[in-house]
Amino acid sequence: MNAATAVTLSRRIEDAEDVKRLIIEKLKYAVGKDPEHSVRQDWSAALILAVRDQLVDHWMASTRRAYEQDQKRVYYLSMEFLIGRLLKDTIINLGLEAPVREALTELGADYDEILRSEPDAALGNGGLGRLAACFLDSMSTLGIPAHGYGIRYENGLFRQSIHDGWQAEEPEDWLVTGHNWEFERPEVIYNIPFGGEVITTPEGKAVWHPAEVMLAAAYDTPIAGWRGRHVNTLRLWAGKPAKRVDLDRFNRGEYLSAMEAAVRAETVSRILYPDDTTEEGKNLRLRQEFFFTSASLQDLLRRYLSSHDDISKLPEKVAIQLNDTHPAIAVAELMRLLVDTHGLSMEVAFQLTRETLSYTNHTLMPEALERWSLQLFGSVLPRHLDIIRWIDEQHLRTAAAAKRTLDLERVRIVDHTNGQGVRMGHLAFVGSHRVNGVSALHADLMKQTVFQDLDSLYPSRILGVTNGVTPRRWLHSCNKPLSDLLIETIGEDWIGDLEAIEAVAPYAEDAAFRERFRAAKHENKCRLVAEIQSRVGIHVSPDAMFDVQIKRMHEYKRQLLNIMEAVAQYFAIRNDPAADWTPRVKIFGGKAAPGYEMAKLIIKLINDVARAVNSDPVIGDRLKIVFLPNYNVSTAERIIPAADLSEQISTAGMEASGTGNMKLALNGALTIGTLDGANVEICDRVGRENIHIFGLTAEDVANYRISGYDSRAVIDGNETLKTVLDAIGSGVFSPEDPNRFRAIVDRLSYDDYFFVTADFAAYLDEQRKVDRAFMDKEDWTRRTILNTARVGWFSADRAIRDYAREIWNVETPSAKEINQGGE
Ligand code: Z2T
Repeated sequence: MNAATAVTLSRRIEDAEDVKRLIIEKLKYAVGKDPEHSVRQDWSAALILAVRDQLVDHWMASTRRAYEQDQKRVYYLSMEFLIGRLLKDTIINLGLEAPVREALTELGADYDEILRSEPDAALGNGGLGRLAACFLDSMSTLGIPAHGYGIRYENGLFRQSIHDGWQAEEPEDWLVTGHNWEFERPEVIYNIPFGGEVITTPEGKAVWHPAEVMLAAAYDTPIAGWRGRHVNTLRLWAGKPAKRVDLDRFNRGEYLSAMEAAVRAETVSRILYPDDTTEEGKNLRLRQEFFFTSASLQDLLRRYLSSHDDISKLPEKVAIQLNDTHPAIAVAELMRLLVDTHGLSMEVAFQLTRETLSYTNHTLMPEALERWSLQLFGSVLPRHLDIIRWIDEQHLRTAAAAKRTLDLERVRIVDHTNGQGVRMGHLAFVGSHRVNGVSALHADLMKQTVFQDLDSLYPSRILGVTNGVTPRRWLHSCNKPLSDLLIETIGEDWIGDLEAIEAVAPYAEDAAFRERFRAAKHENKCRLVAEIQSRVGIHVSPDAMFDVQIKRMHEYKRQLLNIMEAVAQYFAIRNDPAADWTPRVKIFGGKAAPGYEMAKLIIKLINDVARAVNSDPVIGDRLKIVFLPNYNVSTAERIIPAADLSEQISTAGMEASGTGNMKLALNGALTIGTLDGANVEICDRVGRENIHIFGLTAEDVANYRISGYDSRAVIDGNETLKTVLDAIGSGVFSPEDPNRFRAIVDRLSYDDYFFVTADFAAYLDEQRKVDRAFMDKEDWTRRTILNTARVGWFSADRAIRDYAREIWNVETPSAKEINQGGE
């Protein structure tokens, strides 16, 4: 220990007095503001800096422990981390909520208002990015030495606004107010080469001469888990130019072109591509992927080599998880670094690469499988193309030697048929020792469909690791009324060990408990009622059923089916207003990719139907439709606790897992859903009688795709469906533009790829059963309690234990050790 580390410094918070002192100190000496003249932004910055201080000692201790005990490290490479706000969850994880609240009140500031002023870091599109964020929380909770590696996008996912029912997009400037959680690491900088050519020396060594070299600069955010004992790092890379201005050009008066290289370098981390599941074969996207993957691999190799001298032991000390194919270039880049920089043979490098890497697949949709044209790939990453061709040769030899008859063209990484291109899914598969799907059904379908041939060549490489969600954010922190009730009833073990929530199951039979469970839900609903009123000006009743569909707008998720059911219900109520209707509020939230015209049209349809229904005096509280704009992590945290019904109605076989389904069930909503993704496993756990399943199975859908499906006949045979489509198609909801929704109706009539018409009748039937079930208050509450009690397995902690055991080969403490504390 040197003299500097021997100095004892403490800014530890024990009570409200400490909080006050530290906040004032931050306000003055870090933010530079007189408390007298501080605005909300300043208080927020000061509080974040004060809380961040609390993480530092644990952070450094965690790093030191990993180093001293030479622990195996996990690196989670993800193009997206949808972290949302950090302040509230960090305060709660550290157990500091009471003193912080008290201190701020005494300082005359509003705690809740300060929490709301933190920008929502939307560095992701949806489920994939949020999963990465939940996994960071769990890896810290379980004390796994881990780094998340990603991109520090200046602009995260666009902000959505609704104008006259249409989606409009504005850039999300989350960094303008400063990201107070992060530490800039100016000394951690790597060269990232692009383009140029590969020249083979007389000795036969390949040397890459890139056309251009830019820099990746590190920014670190500490991530604490439950109880804050272990703190991991989220390291995000920003693009920087090798030189900021070209002085020669500048002096010649060419001011703009003097900055050109700088602008190009910074562009790589400027903006998150807003396409959920579909890929665009764009040059910038490929550069983004290589940029962050290369920086991350260089960084982790440097860290490994700083305390190990035998590079051949890399897989014993390092596990790298590829979150989808976005970082799949890691296969070739790790080989390049091992061969070109560290002098290993291709054979040895490939073996180490495969033992170190593993790959998570998140979708089977063909349009999502990344593929780069050889032309583009070769021009940006010529050396990698050579390496991939080498891997492909090895792989082809394995395939040719296999007994099975295989179409060799189909298993190649480099597609030589008409399409031509590098198949990134194949590359990730061949370069990994484990490949996982994100639910049991999804892993099965991987083996039966896209990865069938590869599975036969490399049997037992594919496994399923069902997704999970962090119970800290998605119950304890976002749903205080329910969390308090649970803690009072069964203690707080469930926060660090969600399967312990099962202990609440017997209380489903206790009428007094049911009353309190309902009261908690009611409180959350009242809060959402106020938000709906203030944001979209619609009055809804907290006694109505809150029927929620919140997720990215996508045809396969079938928001269209949901709004068609609303139209059917609207007509039914109009026909017989006096009947005994179960009052409902249908709540939608979700963004459409800016170029996805059909998804944007469906948003408009929802809003047009909402306008008609909400203003119809005959309907009243029996049906209300709300589209909440700009759905993001923070709005999810307010909607989910208030939901009664969770819509998980994707075309069977298309939703890889879903994670909103888990969050909603955990918060006491019943699911109406298809047997898709993790719904299947949710059904198994909550019990068939406590979930509303309807519609085609994945097998049915696969059969129809072969035999053909005639939606016209189905429409003609269903009077309600016909009426609904005629109304939508003839402009009943868009009298100012009667043909507005013609494209939707045509699509369903002639090419119903997502089987909306096929599932329509079954969906309506099930919704009417939901109506009746909701009327029986006691039984409904009983079933919702059983949902909360029985979904503990869907904790991200369980998912991370599965990865640790079956993929990474790292130790994790038992749940008991987590709850008892200790290091
Ligand atoms: C995404 O959020 C998901 C899959 C993707 O495939 C891309 C994105 Cl941005 C490339 C989702 C799945 O649709 C969802 O079913 C799953 O729960 C989630 O990833 C996490 O695995």
